[in-house]
Amino acid sequence: KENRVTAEEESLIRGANKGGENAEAAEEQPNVILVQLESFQSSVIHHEVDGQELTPNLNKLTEEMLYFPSFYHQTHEGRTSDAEFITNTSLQPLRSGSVYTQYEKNEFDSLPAALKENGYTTAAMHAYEKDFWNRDSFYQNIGFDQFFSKEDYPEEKKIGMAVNDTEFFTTSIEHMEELEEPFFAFLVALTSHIPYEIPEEDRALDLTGYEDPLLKGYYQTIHYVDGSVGVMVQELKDKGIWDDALVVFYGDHDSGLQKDGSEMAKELEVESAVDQFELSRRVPLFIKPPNLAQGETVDKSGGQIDITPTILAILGISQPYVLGQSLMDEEANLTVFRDGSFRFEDVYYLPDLTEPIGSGTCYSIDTEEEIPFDRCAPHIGKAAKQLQVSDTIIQENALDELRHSSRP
Ligand code: GP9
Repeated sequence: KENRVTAEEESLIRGANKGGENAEAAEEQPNVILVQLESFQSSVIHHEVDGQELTPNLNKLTEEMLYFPSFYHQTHEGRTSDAEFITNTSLQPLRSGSVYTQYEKNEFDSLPAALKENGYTTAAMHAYEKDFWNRDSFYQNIGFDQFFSKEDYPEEKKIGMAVNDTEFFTTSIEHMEELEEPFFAFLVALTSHIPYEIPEEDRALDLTGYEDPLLKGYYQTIHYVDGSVGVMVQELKDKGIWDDALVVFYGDHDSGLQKDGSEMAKELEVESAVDQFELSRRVPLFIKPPNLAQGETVDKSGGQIDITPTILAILGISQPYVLGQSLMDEEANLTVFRDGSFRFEDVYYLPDLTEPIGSGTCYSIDTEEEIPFDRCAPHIGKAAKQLQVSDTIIQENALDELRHSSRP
């Protein structure tokens, strides 16, 4: 059969060996709790409105976990489903639509599958309709043993699309307690979903002076979800689950409210292309490796594509096929976005999509100024290649070919 994956493409795939060797050590492995927060931008972290912290609990967690302020979402048209997909498979989203709905039966290497091969029980948790975004089928395909959906959560006190995140998290902890250890629990929260509607009694912030009702709703729901995270962390601590576990919180994508000229962009003084990139792409990432003594802010930049390799690196489990790179190593990560833009170290590249590939502007993140093109040039081809390899794996179902390739 004709090889659709070139040697060059194959060399882009890091750590191309399967897990499994560590199965006998599974009982010593920590539980893994990975929590995706809806529409959660980094701009809300440490942000205050008239002396009121939007996210007091997450702000406190910057002292108890590793906090990555230069972490980016790489989602595209598939929004929440893209975030889940990128995070769990370390591949890029599609140029158009969602992998979940278009290629849900194709073969992917994944975080749940790698953990399962190493003795973990795997469960996805999301308190909405189980077939939304084809999750039931997709989760099963990528190695989740169980999927706790709407029917596994209390009915009362819905906020927005589903049960409120506080009930979602506390009920999810009950589900975790039923799982055989070590477990991998992947939680997808939903309260802070657009249009950010929240009952009067749960609006704890005084947002006098703000005009856009969506922005006010956004800040109120984010503040509520931050409280839910606080409840969850306390409960994990009270139940003796927190210390030994590997816990990760991250945002799935932007709020949709950050466009140039919006009230949010004005409030946050967005003035340059770099400001707009940072506002629309940065989402928080918090990681607590097992028994972390003290939190720390980590300068290294990265994206959702790096979450699977980071978790597996912390656990000492060999990597499946991944396009991302662990955030725990020294080497800088190339964070590629679907339109060919990227961040690498201090540079941000913004392609001109009306021109052939390789035309665009190179910026310094630090100064926000345009810098010589040759600072970006070495990474442009690599970024394009990453997107192409990802497309080949997804659309041609080519992972099997990579695995059975006879090339060294
Ligand atoms: C619902 C959730 C919706 O299950 O995925 O979020 P969206 O994809 O619209 O961002």
